[in-house]
Amino acid sequence: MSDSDCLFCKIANGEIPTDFLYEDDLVVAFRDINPLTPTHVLVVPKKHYDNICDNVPAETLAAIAHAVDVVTKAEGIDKTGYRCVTNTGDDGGQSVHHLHVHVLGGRKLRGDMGEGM
Ligand code: DGP
Repeated sequence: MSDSDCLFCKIANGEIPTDFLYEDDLVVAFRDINPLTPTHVLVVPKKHYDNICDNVPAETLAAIAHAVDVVTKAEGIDKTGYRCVTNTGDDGGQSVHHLHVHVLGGRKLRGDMGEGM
């Protein structure tokens, strides 16, 4: 998929107006349109990578981790706990093929990694 066809490229570059909870030079964070938990935020690099193994630079991975830190503190879930998930490929349940990390929290999550969190 080219960047021009990519939904998260359009959100990250402002083509599709979206409220960002966090933004820096490398990443944005915004609420998932279909939240599974009270806090369900997506952390998305501005540059297009298909998934976590698409030669993502270390500084972008660090920026993602920093965004998770900022967002979870702002949401008040940094102490209670949360889950970060990056679905990869069809069997992994990835529907948007632009790297993104789901940040899920605000309630007790199931201990397993099955559907429904
Ligand atoms: P995944 O299935 O792991 O690729 O996650 C994609 C997520 O993106 C899914 O939870 C729903 C969310 N999503 C899809 N379209 C939009 C959108 O237009 N806006 C927002 N905020 N989230 C979206």
